[in-house]
Amino acid sequence: MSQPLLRPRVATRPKTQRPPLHKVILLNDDYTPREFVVEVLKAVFRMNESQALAVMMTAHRKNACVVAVFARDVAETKATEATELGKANGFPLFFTTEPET
Ligand code: NFA
Repeated sequence: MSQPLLRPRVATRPKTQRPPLHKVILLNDDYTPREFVVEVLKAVFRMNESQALAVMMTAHRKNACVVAVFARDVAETKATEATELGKANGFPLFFTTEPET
């Protein structure tokens, strides 16, 4: 029996590890002015006016809205920064994070 002349050319592609993403979630409250929420979304998450308005209104109507997804440390830093902007202005505005499933 002869040796095969050709080996099947199957590329082995090592799986590239990507960090798991985490969602930043905006929670509704009864006190933070709508326009302030919009300004925070624009400042911290680099949204334009219409994107920020849509996210704010979704949180307002449904009680929560996913703002964006980031690597965990970035998600946590932005959620804290945005929550602190509310606190510094006397508002209970709150952003949280959770791992993306
Ligand atoms: N519900 C707030 C209001 O009516 C607006 C708001 C939206 C607050 C989204 C927090 C998050 N002034």
